[in-house]
Amino acid sequence: MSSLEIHTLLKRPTVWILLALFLGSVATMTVPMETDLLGRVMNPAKKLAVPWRTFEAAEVSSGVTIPAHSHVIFHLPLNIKRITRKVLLGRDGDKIKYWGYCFPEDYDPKNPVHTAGFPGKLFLSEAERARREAERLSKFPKYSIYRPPTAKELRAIESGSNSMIRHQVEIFYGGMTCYIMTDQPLPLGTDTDNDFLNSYLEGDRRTDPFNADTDGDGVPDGTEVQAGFDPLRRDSDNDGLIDGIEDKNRNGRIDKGESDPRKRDSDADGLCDGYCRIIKGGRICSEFTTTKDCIPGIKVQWRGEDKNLNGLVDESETSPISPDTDGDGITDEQEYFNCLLAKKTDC
Ligand SMILES: [Ca+2]
Ligand SMILES: [Ca+2]
Ligand SMILES: [Ca+2]
Ligand SMILES: [Ca+2]
Repeated sequence: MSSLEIHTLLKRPTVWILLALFLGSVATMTVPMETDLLGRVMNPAKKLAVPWRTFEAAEVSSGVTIPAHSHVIFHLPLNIKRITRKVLLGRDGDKIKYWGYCFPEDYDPKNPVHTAGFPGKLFLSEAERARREAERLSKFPKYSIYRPPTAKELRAIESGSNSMIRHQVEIFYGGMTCYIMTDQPLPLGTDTDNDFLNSYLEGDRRTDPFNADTDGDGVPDGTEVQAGFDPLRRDSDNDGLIDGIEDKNRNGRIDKGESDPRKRDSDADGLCDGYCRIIKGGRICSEFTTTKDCIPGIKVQWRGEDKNLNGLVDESETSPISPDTDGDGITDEQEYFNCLLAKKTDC
């Protein structure tokens, strides 16, 4: 059929009616009246407004981003033994509001038990729990000695919830199928190497998904990311001490007796935590520094508190977490300069 013939054909009203009927039937076929996961009849227009997305087990293995404001179903790979909600969904639940539920293994949409309320166990991010809690509390006016809660209000308060929404799932297992809705994109992935960083985030941070400690400094990849250390550098802050020596118990927190892997000079006394090359102007010139005045052969001074980099305050060393190690009122840096002035050699 030539374009001229199509043109002539389209001038006939009957053709337009037939075309409209055909398109109408196609539209009805693609947008059938359906029930949602809770068994409610869905409004087709509403359904199209919020997109649906399914992630297969293989996609979850390599890591994916759950889009915001979408209905998302994901299947957990069978080889997962157990994974916490926090690791599976990227440990930002205190900032991101998300909620969802996992279907029971024997889920049957025709079974009335499964369509009453939610068809599975619920999980809510910390931020979502806080939001719902605030909402719940705001439903009741402030109580006082003059207006104690009614019996009904008291029951709702005591049950911890006046609805069926309650956090139930904290540990996920292989083979689970879950639904989730989030208000911000969420990294979803497995954690093969058990370093608390899921496969999506390992890709994002360029760490090795099959090595729990990519940079070999003793601190697991996920702990480093959570704490703001660099998971690809043994010595995140270039002070000579590797992260696992500074964070002695390797838990990502600066506990008593530990220097900070993110600060070159934890006690701010002018001397770096470990042992550093100092160039003109007192700047630290480390193996990672690439400024033009920090080149091999340039005159440097070596200075620092833990000169043998073993994490201990040995004889002739000062403490990286005390600005005045010996408590004589003279700061550690001034002691260093006094030592130089006295022409000693082990400063
Ligand atoms: Ca890893
Ligand atoms: Ca590490
Ligand atoms: Ca360091
Ligand atoms: Ca210091």
